[in-house]
Amino acid sequence: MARTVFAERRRRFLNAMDDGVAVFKSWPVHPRNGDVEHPYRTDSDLFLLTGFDEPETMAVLVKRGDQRNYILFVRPRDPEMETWVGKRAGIEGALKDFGADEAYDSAQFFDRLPALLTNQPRLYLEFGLDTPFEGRVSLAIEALKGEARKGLCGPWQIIDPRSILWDMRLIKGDEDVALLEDACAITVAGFKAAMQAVTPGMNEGELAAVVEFEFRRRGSHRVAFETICAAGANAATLHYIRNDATIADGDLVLIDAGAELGMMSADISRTFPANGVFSLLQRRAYEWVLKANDAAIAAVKPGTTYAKVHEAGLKVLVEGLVDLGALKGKVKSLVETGAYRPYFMHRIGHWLGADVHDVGPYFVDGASIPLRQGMVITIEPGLYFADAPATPKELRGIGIRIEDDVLVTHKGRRVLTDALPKAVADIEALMADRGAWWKAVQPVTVPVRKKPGKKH
Ligand SMILES: [Mn+2]
Repeated sequence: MARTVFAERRRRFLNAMDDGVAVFKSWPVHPRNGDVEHPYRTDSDLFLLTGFDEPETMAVLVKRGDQRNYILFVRPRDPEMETWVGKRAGIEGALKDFGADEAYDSAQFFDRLPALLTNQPRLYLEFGLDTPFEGRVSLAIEALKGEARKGLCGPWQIIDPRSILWDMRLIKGDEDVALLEDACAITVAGFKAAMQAVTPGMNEGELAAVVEFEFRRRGSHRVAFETICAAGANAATLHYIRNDATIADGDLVLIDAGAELGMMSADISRTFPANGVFSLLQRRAYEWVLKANDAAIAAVKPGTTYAKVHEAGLKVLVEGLVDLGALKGKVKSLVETGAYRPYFMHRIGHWLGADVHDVGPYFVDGASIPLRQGMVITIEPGLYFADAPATPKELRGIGIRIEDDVLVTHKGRRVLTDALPKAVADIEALMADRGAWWKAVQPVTVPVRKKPGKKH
């Protein structure tokens, strides 16, 4: 992504903050065992302001009147370490390629912090994330207050910068939307492959691997979250990630997966029959969920609220539960009493962006916030009939979720995932070619965008 995008975000953040110093920090590397680490992903807030994705990084933004300063603390170049684990930008790269006004070795951060904080009115620091780090920052502030007779003072106020940044992140810019479109296109390819690769007797894990195989070879280097591939009753576990059961003939298969691209996440769910054809009852249940998906998507537009979108989907789901015989009574009172909760226990969706469950408020002062152009929300109604005594017998083992990613536009909405079939006839048509994927698979290694582009 162009460097100017990150510079523009820093400019917007600096404009929104009051005079003071803002510090953003990368996540630590998480050891797995021995010399092995869990795959590293830096903090989304830090990345969105810097484009810098290495560990042991601190970004400092300083604002004093008209003066602005952008300082990066990074791991220095280290030929020996780089031989083992790969290239680093280093201090030179932080200045040259990432637009920092000043850059230092991250080991110097606490040596330089007192000077950065001296006589600054306030510090912006995300707290509650790395308490040892926050503790050291607090001690540096306290030490400065002890220098009052020399005319020195540290900031009196500490403000969480997420109060600014998360509002910014809620509204996606053109470059965010472009990345999301690509992440969705890659994810759609993964789902189509799964629908054309599945066959009864296969293991859920193998099918999940087909999805992720398509993600990888189409330029996504990691999943936005652990792939959920759940056959039959496993689909009633919302975040089922064991993916180790055999897919039986007659099962519905629920896949919920997303490719991450350039630190932006897609998130799609589809449910389809393992053998390519819905049974009559599966189809009936499925079409209620699809109707709820359509109703909630149709409700997405600027000015409406998250709560109204949820209600639009929920009402249809409850109608479905009555029709399917899972609930008895009037839809309105079933909604009010929450009687549907054994079968639909989550909200209609969530903000989507750099994080799959993206940041940003849903309610302000207790009121559901209105949707605005540039927000991206998932719409993911579901019905889950666990294999449990309380579930009507014939419905047991049916779990359905249909999830799309929806951009709020000037006048309405754009479904970023509409290239992926969800009508029964369209799914069955795609699956008529079942098994074709295995024969047709050829190397692609073609990124969605012609040029992968520099990531900063
Ligand atoms: Mn989701």
